[in-house]
Amino acid sequence: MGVVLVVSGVLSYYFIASRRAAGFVTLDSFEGRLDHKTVDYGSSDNSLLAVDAAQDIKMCGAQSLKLQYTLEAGGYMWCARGYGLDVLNAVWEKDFQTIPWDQYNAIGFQMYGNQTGTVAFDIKDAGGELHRYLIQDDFSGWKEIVIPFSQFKAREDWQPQSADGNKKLDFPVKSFQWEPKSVGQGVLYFDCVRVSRI
Ligand SMILES: [Ca+2]
Repeated sequence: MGVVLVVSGVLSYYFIASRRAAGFVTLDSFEGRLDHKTVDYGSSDNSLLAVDAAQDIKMCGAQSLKLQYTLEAGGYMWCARGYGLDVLNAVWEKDFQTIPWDQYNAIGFQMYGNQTGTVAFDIKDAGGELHRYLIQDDFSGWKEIVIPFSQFKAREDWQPQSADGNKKLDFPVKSFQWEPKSVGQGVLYFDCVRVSRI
């Protein structure tokens, strides 16, 4: 009986390990040129957002995505990558159409925080609707953020005119974006955006 238990424990260990090995797909790691031709970003007139590649602080590949911003009260900004955006070359390194979305239940990324407060992370779904999750940047340095799809809520404050408005997360997801929400100046870095099964 003792032997049987040991063997079954080993088998389930290998089963879990092999599932984990194939447990994610990297959508984007922000390699290559990062500017207005390859990143869809901007801000309201009263605020500032600069986007750049950072080679000194990174987690996947040779560089990360760096956001340097000043957010004034009443202002807003966005920094997006993916498909169907105004910037046609802001696409991920992985084609969204080749991802088996039904095999994954979470999206995540590496975030280099700086105690900047609240940062929104949105995903835009197949119906053009934005779904939001709020991150609390109460840390310094790299942290892996993993968000189950079930934790996203359709944005109530704003949606693109083309959004279907069904308040349901429809796959495939076609883009993502970050938006610092706390007034003030900040620097953030992002890398290694992945979908995963958790
Ligand atoms: Ca990278």
